[in-house]
Amino acid sequence: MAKNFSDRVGEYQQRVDARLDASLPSADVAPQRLHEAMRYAVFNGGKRVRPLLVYGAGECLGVDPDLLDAPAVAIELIHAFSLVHDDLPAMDDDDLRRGKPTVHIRYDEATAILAADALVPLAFLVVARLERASDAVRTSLVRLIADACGSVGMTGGQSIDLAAEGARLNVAELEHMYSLKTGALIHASIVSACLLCDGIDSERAAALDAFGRDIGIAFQVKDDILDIEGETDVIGKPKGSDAKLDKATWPSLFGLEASRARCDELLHGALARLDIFGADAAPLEWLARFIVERGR
Ligand code: GRG
Repeated sequence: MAKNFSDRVGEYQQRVDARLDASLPSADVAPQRLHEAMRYAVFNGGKRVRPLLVYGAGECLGVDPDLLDAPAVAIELIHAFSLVHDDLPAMDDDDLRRGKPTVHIRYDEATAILAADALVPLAFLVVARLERASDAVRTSLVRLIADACGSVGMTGGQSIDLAAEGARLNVAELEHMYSLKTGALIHASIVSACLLCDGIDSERAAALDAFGRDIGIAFQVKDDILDIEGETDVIGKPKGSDAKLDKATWPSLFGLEASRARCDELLHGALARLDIFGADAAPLEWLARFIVERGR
C-alpha cells in the first residue's frame, strides 16, 4: 500500500538536510567562523516547512524529486537568512530561536549579519546549478525567489511590519503585510514546483497559486497565536515577544478567538482550492492542516 505523506515527512526532512549540508561550505574552509555561523543558522532545528511544501506540491504534480531539491534548498537558505536578521538587535532583538541562542548571541552581531548575507547568494547559486532544468525554467525560479525575498516580498513585508508597531491596521492592511513578510516564501515554495512541472494547465496553476497565498497568511496567524498560547520551551523562542514590541498582529488587533476563526477559514479556503487535484493533493492537504494545527 502507498505510504501517506506523513510517513514521508521525516525522509524529506533528512533529504533536504543532506542537500543543505552539501550546498553549504564546510566549517573547515576559510573563513571558518563565517562558515560555522552559516551552518549554525541553518542546522539549529527548523521544521523545514517550506521544503516540505516544495516536495508536497511536487508530489501533487508528479514532478521528479531530484528537480525539487534546488528550490527546496534555496528557499530554506533564504528563510534561514531572514530569521538571523529578524533576531538582530536592530529588528526583533531576540536571544532565543528554535530553543537555542540566536546567531548574534552564539557568535557576534557582525558575524550574524555576514553569515545571513552569505546565505542569499548561495541560494541563487543552488538554483543556477540546476543543470537538469532548461535555462528558461532556471530563470523563472530565480525571478520567483528574488521577488519572494525582496522588497516586493519578504523584505518589504518586514519593513511594513517594523513600521506598523503600535499601529491599528485593518484586516486588509494586516494580511497584506502577512502575505509579504511570511506568505511570499511559502507561496514561492508551491509555485516553484509548478515551474518544474511539464505542462501544468492554467486552472491547476491558479488553484495552487491561491492555495499558496491562503496558507501563507494562515501560517502567520498561527504563529501569532503560538506567540501568546505556546510555551517558550516548545516554540523555541520567548513567548509574548509580539506584545512586548507592540506588534500589529491578528490577536492583538482582533482577539484570540477571531484569530482562531480566521485561521480555520483560511485553512478551509485553501483545502477547497485543492479539489481539482482529487487524491493527488493529499500531501498538500496534510501540510495545510499541519500549518494551522502545529504546536511550534
Ligand atoms: C534584510 C533582505 C533583508 C531581509 C530581512 C528579517 C526579514 C527580512 C524578514 C523576516 C521575516 C520573518 C522572520 C517572518 C516571520 C516568518 C515566520 C513565521 C518564521 C518562522 O518560521 P518557521 O516556524 O520556523 O517555519 P522554523 O524554525 O521551523 O524554520
